[in-house]
Amino acid sequence: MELLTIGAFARASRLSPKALRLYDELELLRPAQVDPASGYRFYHPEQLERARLVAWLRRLGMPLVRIRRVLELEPDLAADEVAGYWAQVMAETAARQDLAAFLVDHLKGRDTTMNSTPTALRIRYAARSDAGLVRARNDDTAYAGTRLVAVADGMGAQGGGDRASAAAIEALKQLDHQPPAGDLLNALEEAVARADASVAGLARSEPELPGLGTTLTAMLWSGSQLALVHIGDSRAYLLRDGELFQITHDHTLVQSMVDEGRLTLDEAASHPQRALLIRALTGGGTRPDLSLHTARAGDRYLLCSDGLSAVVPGDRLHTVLSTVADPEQVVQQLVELANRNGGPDNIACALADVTAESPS
Ligand SMILES: [Mn+2]
Repeated sequence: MELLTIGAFARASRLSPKALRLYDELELLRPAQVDPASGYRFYHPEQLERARLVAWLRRLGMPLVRIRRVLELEPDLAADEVAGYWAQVMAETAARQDLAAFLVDHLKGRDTTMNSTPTALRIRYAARSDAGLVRARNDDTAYAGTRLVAVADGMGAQGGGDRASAAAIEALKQLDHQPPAGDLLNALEEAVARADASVAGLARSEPELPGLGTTLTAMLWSGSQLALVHIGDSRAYLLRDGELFQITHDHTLVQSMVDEGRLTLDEAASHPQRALLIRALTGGGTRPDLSLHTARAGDRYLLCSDGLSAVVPGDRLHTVLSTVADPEQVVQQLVELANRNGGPDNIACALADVTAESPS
């Protein structure tokens, strides 16, 4: 059979030459022959089916890494892979639908649990940090108080991560003792700048400890408002109306690859570089994510380091958070769960239950 030029093959497969060149670069569909002098690509007519399959899978929204896997499988197994992918898309879409509903309520300031008289809110809280079963030192710090909950996961090539995470949280603590006079987000942003300066000061005074830094995820309450600050791969979750939402976005290399469609969530979870941070508090003035939320009586917030979220699956977190009432017991059980799953990393958890203040 005669080879087709890229133009003829593009017409026959109803793909553009540009798409075909991309598939070649991505090694999804290699031309049968490339002219060494001109660089022109030639395709075999039998490659049409593979080209169409790639195009269909792209239209389905399947990430490239997964398309490559489908192409390597026998038709029966490829069919299973496509079905599995679609089931996952549907599950993720359902979760996003819940999140969208939550965000619509949140942005409209709608609060179904409140009546016309505003209720003062308070928090019940607990925090716990544990070295885990493998690490000799605990570089994580957890804090919970009447207005502030925070976790930080410190790092340092030669140690000192524990001091970096402690210094960052220490810089935030004064917000707990003294309610911010002005804007909640500004107050938190300034506190994070102080935390960053503390890490910078520590790095200056301890030149033998290179690579000092820390993640920081913290929440500050005032009335029914709460401000959330986040940098790194520690996380904040919200349990509301029985649903669990992750309300922070990991600042990791693998999460950015997931966002770009180059990795699936499953692949990210087992990726060898999954712990590689693209943002952290390192004393260099990096800007954190800041957001303002409306808290409701009944909300339960969990902050945790990756030593919990990387080893305890979301459905287990959900179970503990929705079945154990006492905050102290929740953080204790979560630490135990992480350790039962090997405890490969330090663990930090901080929990806050929002309650309506009882009139006295
Ligand atoms: Mn960690």
